[in-house]
Amino acid sequence: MNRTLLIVKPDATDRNLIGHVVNRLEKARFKVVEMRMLTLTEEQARKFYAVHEGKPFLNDLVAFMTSGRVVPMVLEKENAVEDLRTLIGATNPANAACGTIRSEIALNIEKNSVHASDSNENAAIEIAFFFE
Ligand code: 3AN
Repeated sequence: MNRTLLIVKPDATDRNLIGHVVNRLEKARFKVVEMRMLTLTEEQARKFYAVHEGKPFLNDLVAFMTSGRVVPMVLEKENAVEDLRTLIGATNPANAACGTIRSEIALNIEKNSVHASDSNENAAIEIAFFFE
């Protein structure tokens, strides 16, 4: 078994889509093993997105991620990191494969409804960020 982190982002919590996302995850055989709800501070959001330091979209991304509630959760499954990236689809919903969570509910490349860790190494860092 392998673990990864998913965050339901403010655009999705605002549209009452938390349950919808959890349902998609559970139907795809992910087990939710930790979950919480919070509103990120600017400092927390900057720390979480430190890899994007210097990118032109960082300030807008931080403003968006602190604009409402987020729901981080730890998911367990075999091959969790890769399978979750497949299930959520491409960063830009316009490019997300049919049937993926982002193709279904994301609004645009910024308000893209969910975050998922992109490697086992980042999954461990991101899980520790919210749950340790
Ligand atoms: P992903 O969330 O698919 O791993 P990353 O890590 O490249 O994508 O980007 C993190 C977040 O930054 C994205 N979820 C999105 O909200 C935002 N983002 C990435 N690229 C852009 C961009 N070109 N314009 C605006 N926002 C972006």
